[in-house]
Amino acid sequence: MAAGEWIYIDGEFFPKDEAKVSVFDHGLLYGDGIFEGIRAYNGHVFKLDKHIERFFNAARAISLVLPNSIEEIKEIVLESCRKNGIHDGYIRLVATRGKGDLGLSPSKCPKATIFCIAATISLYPPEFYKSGLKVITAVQRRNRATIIDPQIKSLNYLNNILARIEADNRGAPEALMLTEEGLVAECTGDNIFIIKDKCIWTPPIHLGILDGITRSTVIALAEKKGYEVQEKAFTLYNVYSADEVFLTGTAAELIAVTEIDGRVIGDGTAGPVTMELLGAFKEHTKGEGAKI
Ligand code: PXG
Repeated sequence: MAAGEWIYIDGEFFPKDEAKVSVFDHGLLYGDGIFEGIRAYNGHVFKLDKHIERFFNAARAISLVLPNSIEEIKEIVLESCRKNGIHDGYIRLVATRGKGDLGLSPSKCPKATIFCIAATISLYPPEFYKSGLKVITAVQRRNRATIIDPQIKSLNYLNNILARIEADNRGAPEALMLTEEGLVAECTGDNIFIIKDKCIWTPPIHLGILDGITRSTVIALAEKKGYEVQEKAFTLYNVYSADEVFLTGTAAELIAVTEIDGRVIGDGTAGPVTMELLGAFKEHTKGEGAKI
C-alpha cells in the first residue's frame, strides 16, 4: 500500500482522490485553522503527546472547539498511520473552522473539520547533514506576537511563505527571519541555534517564534550532554560570528547552517557540537513515541 492513500476526514477514511473539503471551509477562505506536522520513526509516532498538546493549545488560542477529545485525536493519528502502512513517515494533522458562509465570522461555522494525512516525507539529501545548508536572511520580518502569535501553528503561513520565496529566488533552501526590531527569530519552518565557545544560544519563545518540539527535544539532549543552553535574544552579528549554527524542525530534524548571507560559518562544514547533537537526536528518535 502506498503511503498517503487513505485520508481521514471527520470520522471516515477516503481514498486520496476523493479526500475533499468544501470551498466554503474557512480554513481555505481565511486560513482559519491550525495544523501539526508530525514524524513517525521506526513504527512509533514521535512526541505524539507534545504535538497533540500544542494542537489543543492552538485551538484554544483561536477559540476553535475541536470535535474530538485528546485521546480520540491521538487515535486518529495512529489509525491514519496503520491504514497507510506507515512505519517511518510524516503526518499532517489539520483542524479548520469548518464550513461557513462568505463572511469572516466563525459563528456561521457550526463544526470544525479535522483531517489527517499520513504519508512519507522528502528529506534533504544525506550529504546536506555533513555539508550544511546555505541560508539567507529574508527582508520579510516574522509576524509580531501581538498581531498573530507565531506560537499558533495556524493555517495562515503566508508570512513564512513570503520569506521562503526570497530563499527560492536566492537559491537557498531556507530563510532566516528577524523580528521587526531586527533580532534573530527563526527560519520559515525551523528554529535556530548558534554555538560560540561551547555555549549554545537559541531565541526565546516570547520573541515571537514557534515553540518547536524538536527545539525543546534538542535543548534537553544538549543539557543532558553537559552543554549550557541559553534562551536569549541575539542579532545577525552573533550568527555571522558563531562557531556553529544549526536548525531544528520536524522535517529537517537537526541540520547545520554553513553559510549565511555569504558568510561562511566555522570551517564551512557541520561542526562537532552539531554532529554530536544530531547523533543524540537520531538515537532518541529510535526509541521514543506512541506505538503505531
Ligand atoms: N518554526 C516554524 C515557523 C515552523 O513551522 C518549526 C519552527 C519547527 O517546529 P517543530 O515542532 O516541527 O520542531 C516549524 C515547523 C515543512 C514544514 O514542510 C515544516 C514545519 C511546518 C510545516 C511544514 O518543511 N515546521
